[in-house]
Amino acid sequence: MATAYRTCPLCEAACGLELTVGDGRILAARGDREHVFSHGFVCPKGATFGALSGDPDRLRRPMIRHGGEHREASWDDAFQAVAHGLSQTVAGYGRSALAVYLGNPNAHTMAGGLYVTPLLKAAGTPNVFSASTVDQMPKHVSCGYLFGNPLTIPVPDLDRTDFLLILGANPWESNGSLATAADFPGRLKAIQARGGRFVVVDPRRTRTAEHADEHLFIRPGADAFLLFAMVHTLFAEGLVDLGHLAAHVTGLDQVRGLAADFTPELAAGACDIPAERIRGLAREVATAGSAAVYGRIGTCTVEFGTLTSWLIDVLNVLTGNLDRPGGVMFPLAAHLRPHDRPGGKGFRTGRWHSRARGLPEVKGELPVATLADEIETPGPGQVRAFVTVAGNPVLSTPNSARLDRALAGLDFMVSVDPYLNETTRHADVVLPPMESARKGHYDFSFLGFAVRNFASYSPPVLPPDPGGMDECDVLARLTLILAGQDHTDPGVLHETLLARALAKSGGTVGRDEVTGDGPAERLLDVALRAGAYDLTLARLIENPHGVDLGPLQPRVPEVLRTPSGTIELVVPAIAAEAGRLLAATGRSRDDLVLIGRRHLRSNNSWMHNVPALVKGRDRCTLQMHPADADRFALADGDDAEVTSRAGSLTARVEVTDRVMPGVVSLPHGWGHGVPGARMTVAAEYPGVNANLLTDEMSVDPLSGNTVLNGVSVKIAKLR
Ligand SMILES: Nc1nc2c(c(=O)[nH]1)N[C@H]1C(S)=C(S)[C@@H](COP(=O)(O)OP(=O)(O)OC[C@H]3O[C@@H](n4cnc5c(=O)[nH]c(N)nc54)[C@H](O)[C@@H]3O)O[C@H]1N2
Ligand SMILES: Nc1nc2c(c(=O)[nH]1)N[C@H]1C(S)=C(S)[C@@H](COP(=O)(O)OP(=O)(O)OC[C@H]3O[C@@H](n4cnc5c(=O)[nH]c(N)nc54)[C@H](O)[C@@H]3O)O[C@H]1N2
Ligand code: SF4
Ligand SMILES: [Mo]
Repeated sequence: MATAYRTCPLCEAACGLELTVGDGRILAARGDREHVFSHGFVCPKGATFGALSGDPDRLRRPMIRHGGEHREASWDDAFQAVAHGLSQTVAGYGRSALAVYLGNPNAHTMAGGLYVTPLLKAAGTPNVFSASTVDQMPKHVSCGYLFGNPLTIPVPDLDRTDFLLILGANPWESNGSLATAADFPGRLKAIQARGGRFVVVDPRRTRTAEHADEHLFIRPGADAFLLFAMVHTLFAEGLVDLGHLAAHVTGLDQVRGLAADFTPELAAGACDIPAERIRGLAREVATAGSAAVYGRIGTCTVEFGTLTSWLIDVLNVLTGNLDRPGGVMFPLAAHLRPHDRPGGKGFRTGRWHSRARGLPEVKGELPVATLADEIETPGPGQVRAFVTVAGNPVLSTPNSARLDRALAGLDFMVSVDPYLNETTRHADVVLPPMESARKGHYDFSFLGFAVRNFASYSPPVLPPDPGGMDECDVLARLTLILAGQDHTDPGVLHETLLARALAKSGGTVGRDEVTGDGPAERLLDVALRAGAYDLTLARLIENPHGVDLGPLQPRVPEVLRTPSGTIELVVPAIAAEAGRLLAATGRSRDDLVLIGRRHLRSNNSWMHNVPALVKGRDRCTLQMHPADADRFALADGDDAEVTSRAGSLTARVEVTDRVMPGVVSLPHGWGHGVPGARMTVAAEYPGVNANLLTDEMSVDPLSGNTVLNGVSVKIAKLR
């Protein structure tokens, strides 16, 4: 038996794991007490890393579909079939007949961080979709406008803040998102222990809310009113103080103008938080020694998602809390370099539009809410072939019954995925990468969102499976196929990417000094050598518990990529959204709206095959306030029929005052046990798919993000 250390790749928290390895498998996983960032923290998901790795349902060889059935095939046959299927579509209908969907775990693999961009380039299609448009796209857009780069997203400086306002996030269970903070709960408790406070705004009394100093219920979708009224209060009470940002901000008067109509009284009517409390919150953010406003899923997946995300950082700016210790700050990952000076091209959307609905491109992709339209709508450019990498859109994206039907009508589909699930069952070919334990790991995405700068690399903990394939090789071969090249040797692409990375380093890194056992490792080594801290792969390998790079440092103005080199507070698109919000004040209210929820032992749709994570009480229940249960004559344990514009489903009712009246909550990621999938344990705990109810026609206009929270529904008792 041996001990190995490994970053957990399962969520954004990036905890260090200590693994016991023997017999060619992982026998146990616990928190790595010496890890520089997580200090021994582990959650129930991380503790199942071994079970997940050894899951008997995990595909280890490619699958080719014959009629309705998938059969194991050799890698060569599988890639031949992919080359044939994709080239037929491209030859017959052009590249726009291809679509690609990228799922969430791409952010959790080195292959995803390094090989997806070349793959998209080779695909050459406008029809790129990802989980980002059912998640954080509004934040990319608001930060793109404010700071000039959609990836320049400030994170709450959790370990130093005196006051944290959390909207629409439940880090006690999600472990945080767009804020990499292993042991988020511990860091929240530490705020209180040092005399600070944190307040949660959420239509559900979550576990985070339970631990907060204060929890405020809010009407789903109404955060923009609350936040605008807080901005209004700052101006009205002379609390705007840009502090150290004064020389770096433009558009202040425009913000004042936009906020003028959003009085706390107006907002109170829309969001159900009393006007005096709204004023109080604004004063607290403004007067705390340091304060951070942080929002996540509940502020993004709503009708005014971009405006809400924008308002969050506007509050941070107006109170001088952006880019200062204890406020919100910009991390600097080890594989990146700071810029020499502020200013850049800035950010814009709409470089192309979707064919069927004319929705604007954002960050190189189109809203996944319109994927089914693109497959179903006839005419030039109709999508006929589909590539998914690490995604399960049939459970994760809106009106999934429609998408499920659309996928069945494709000419060809290939999925890079370790499971035959609700989505990949439609694939003609499934290419399963080797499991996490057999790949190296470095968090290209999340180290850029870490609340303290650190770096860690984990080498593979198990030897390669002789009949398996590394995900970099899988993606490289797929890329070569898409580029119309010989695809038998992925090394051709690995070498091209390495040469490009060396060139990008501007000659600071020489080919002969680069080390690394695999192609991803070599690219990482180049990036680290060229990066901000002059690290090397070897140095990270010598430090299996990670290398601490210190607390976050101020980065304004260097980090700003707007044309003016300042924080550009107001662009016309944002001003127009503010007008649309004001006009929404008079709308009549929905009688009942649906929101989601996450559970500590779930991870979106794909970890329900691990027995330890699904056993126990059914978690896929429809939570409903007692007053609503009375209204619909429903009792705890009854089955209710829930209907929306998009579809309907039957769910088990759980009566609880954790949700506010007028709001029901159903988790997403369930709805297993469909024919053709092969996830034995998940099929025993199927649950229902919440995205049968979410509406693909309902998007935040600036980002194309789907409205997943605040969906109007009707309820009836099932007889
Ligand atoms: N109603 C509602 N819907 C939601 C949400 C919500 O809050 N409410 N949340 C949304 C959010 S935030 C997200 S991120 C999306 C997630 O949407 P998706 O990314 O589409 O879905 P996941 O459930 O994360 O599925 C991940 C897929 O990746 C595969 N996989 C796992 N590990 C690997 C790997 O190492 N390599 C490869 N190639 N594949 C791998 C899994 O088998 C699975 O098929 O769901 C969204 N959908
Ligand atoms: N255990 C677990 N952890 C996860 C995941 C998981 O599935 N399970 N998924 C991972 C992923 S991909 C992501 S993106 C993150 C998400 O991380 P979080 O955003 O922290 O997770 P959620 O639990 O979706 O929290 C969203 C909260 O918003 C609330 N909400 C809904 N509508 C509104 C609204 O209109 N206004 C306000 N103020 N609140 C609202 C919901 O009640 C919910 O509590 O979690 C990650 N971590
Ligand atoms: S919190 Fe996230 S990173 Fe940490 S052990 Fe759990 S799943 Fe893994
Ligand atoms: Mo997500």
